[in-house]
Amino acid sequence: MHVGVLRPQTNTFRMVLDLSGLWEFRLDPDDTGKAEGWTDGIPDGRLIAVPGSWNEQLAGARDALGPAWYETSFELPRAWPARTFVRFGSADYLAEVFLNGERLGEHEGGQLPFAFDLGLNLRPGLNRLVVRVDRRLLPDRVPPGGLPPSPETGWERDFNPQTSFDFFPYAGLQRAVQICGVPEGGLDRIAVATALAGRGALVSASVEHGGDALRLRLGDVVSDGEELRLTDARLWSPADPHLEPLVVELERAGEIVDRYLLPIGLRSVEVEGDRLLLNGRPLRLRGFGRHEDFPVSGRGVPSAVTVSDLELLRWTGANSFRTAHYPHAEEALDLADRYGLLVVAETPAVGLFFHEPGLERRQEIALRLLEELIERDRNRPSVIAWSVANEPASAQPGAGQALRELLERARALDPSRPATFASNTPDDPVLEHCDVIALNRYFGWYELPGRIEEAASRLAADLDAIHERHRKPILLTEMGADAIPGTHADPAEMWSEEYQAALLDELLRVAEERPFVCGAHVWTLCDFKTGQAEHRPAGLNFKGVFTRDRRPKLAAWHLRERWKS
Ligand code: ADA
Repeated sequence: MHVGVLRPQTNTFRMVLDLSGLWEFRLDPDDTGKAEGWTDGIPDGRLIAVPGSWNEQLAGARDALGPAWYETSFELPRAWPARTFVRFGSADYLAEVFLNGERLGEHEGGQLPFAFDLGLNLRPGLNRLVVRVDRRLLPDRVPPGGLPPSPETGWERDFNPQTSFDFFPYAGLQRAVQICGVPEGGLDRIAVATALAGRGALVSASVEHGGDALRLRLGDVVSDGEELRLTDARLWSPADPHLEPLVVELERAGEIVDRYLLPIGLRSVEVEGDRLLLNGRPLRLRGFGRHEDFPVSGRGVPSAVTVSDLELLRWTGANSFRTAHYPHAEEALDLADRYGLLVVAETPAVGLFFHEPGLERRQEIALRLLEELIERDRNRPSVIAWSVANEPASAQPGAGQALRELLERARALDPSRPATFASNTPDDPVLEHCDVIALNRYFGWYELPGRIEEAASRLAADLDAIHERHRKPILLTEMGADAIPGTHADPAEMWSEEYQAALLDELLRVAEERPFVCGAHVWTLCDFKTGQAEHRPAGLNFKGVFTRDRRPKLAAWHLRERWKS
């Protein structure tokens, strides 16, 4: 059942009830809630806002990773469609869902939507929804955690909480929870493919449904069946992010029984030699790796913050971002589609390693989460590539096979976009299996600290050598330096705003001079919270060109100067 990914909407046939608001909540550090019957309601709860991470909302809960319990109640209006689902925008990390005491199912993986059919468990009057969320860090989860640094994990930094990744493991119901009413035998899944043909385009919609006949409408063009031909197509591009309102209608016994509106964009993405092409023309991505992170709400960023982040990104003149290191909120993709921002969409597979413990299970989950991401975002014109992992330990034995499997799965599920992963492994043996080569490089920071000129020459030599070997487009997915806001130095010195700005100026120049570099993403848009570690002052990663409260550092002005002029 793909209802988890056909995003809810309200129209004549469908209805959404948003459960955002204050829920009952209780931490369960001893994991006794099930035995004590909390599946039917939490005793002595406290109130919490949903959506939002729990860590900074509640006093004393910062490092609590669960399990924890959420509870709310809802009642459906009399006029309500035939079938009812509950849809979670995300639950970080493992959620078990109960309606009126009955277990509906579970979902593992922090930033992807899922849904359950409420079916026979739904009652007239009040219904009680209870969710158990477990965000403990374990080696067989994606991303993995709970292990000390070691050569086996490929992770060298000791963080508290013990993550194998460089961001805080915020927990909870971080996106909207919605009750969705849909018609019986309605539209279940819509996967759109577009092919440009001369001045026209062919739109094909693969639709799962329980009706007799389909109709597609795009403005005045109407077609019975799963294909629609446009003779004169206006393409989607960053310069003209034109969206077409595709309407999918379902008929049964001659009557319309369901309808879904899906804005689509007509465009092509291809790799040709060492170039990445959009609508047949070479692309140069400029932008950022972005995190979803904000004080108090944690990883559950309010829509206003999403809007503001993408405004800031556009303010710098950027045309692109990577959803590091997990799928971002659907609103972020709405904005990208609308504004013509190009997105490298990443799965939650950060910090994969290819040893035991947990190897087989990690790989299975990584594959499933990749499928769920592609299902969710495949109809987005803004998404131009899939990143199947960030900084996997790709030199380990077994890494090649596992990463190839992920890349091949992405291509099999969606042949229309290149697949890659962000690599920080020198001489990475797996790069040859990527369509676009994506590199995270910290010359001038972790390597060659304080040496801007040498960092630039090292990057130049590295890019040229990798290009020589692979002859594929190269995207610099990360580079940067921490700058503590308000720290200044002349001459530029590490941790100062001047150093960050000067290093980025030099590294970007090196990237721009090379036509085979299809883009560069600065790490990162805004400062963000991490676990505690000796190299993370105040528990923050300061590589943002904006502060955590979204004020520009010197580097942001430099980027604006470079990218806007
Ligand atoms: C890695 C990683 C990022 C980031 C960066 C850093 O390359 O991909 O998550 O935090 O390091 O700042 O150290």
